[in-house]
Amino acid sequence: MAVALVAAAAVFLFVVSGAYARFTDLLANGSNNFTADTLNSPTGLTATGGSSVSLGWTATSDTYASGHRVFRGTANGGPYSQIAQVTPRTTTTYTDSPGAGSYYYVVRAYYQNWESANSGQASSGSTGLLNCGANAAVTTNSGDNNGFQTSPANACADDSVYAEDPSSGTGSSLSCSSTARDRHLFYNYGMSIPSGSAINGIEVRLDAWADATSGSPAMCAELSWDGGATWTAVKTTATLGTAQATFTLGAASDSWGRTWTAANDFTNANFRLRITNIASSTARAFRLDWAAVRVTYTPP
Ligand SMILES: [Ca+2]
Ligand SMILES: [Ca+2]
Repeated sequence: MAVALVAAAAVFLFVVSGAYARFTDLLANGSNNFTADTLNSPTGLTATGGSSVSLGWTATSDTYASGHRVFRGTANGGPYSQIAQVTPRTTTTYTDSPGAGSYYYVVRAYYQNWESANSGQASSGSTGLLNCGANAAVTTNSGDNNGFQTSPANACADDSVYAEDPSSGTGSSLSCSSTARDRHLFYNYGMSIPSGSAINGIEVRLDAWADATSGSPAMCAELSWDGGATWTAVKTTATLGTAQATFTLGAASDSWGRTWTAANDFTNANFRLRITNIASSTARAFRLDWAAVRVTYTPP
């Protein structure tokens, strides 16, 4: 009897509120007493980044909530500005594409003109795709020992001019560690990553091609955090085509097999990208329009 009465009253309240857009003090609707309830915050906010930031959270426990609002700031602890309103309440994801920089997020539940307190904060950062500022051929144990000898600095911008390594290598090899193949360093990426950030992933973007596909030409990439003394494991492009194409090695969540230190490993003095041009031929010309690097991190 009591249960039926409450259910009937709840329906009545809904109708009245819909018709008059207001609530009365007369009814406690279970745990959601509209005049006294605190709209609970969403919880468990996470942000995973890269060129876009994927946000996820646990919905407010107040089932009458209409949805959630997403806020973003550029400083730890805010202030934040609203960037999205997500409905219904059970939708608990949002994808943001804020560009390069460090970003701090919170979400709030809302119902009509009520809004909850902030959820816990989550953060995400990306350097964006960066140009190199310097380059140098590797001049020992590296094929012709002259790397991309034709206009190598052209690989430091995404434009219409490119670096070239013609007739590359002193021997045929598809091994990235071969001493018969030409190598080149790219560096001075001018990275700005807040000290104390957790490094989540590194992407190397190579806009590259070759004069022919005979000999299966490809490019190998390795990274150094100590000025070229030590290198990560190697990653290799697919076979290059004869038209420029973009090859992305690594990912926003791929740290190349090591734990990086934000404060030291990405300085111009320390960070290096090394490209090795491989083919089962010494006749291939390797062309590289852009050797860009992007680091994805979680700022402190
Ligand atoms: Ca060369
Ligand atoms: Ca270029």
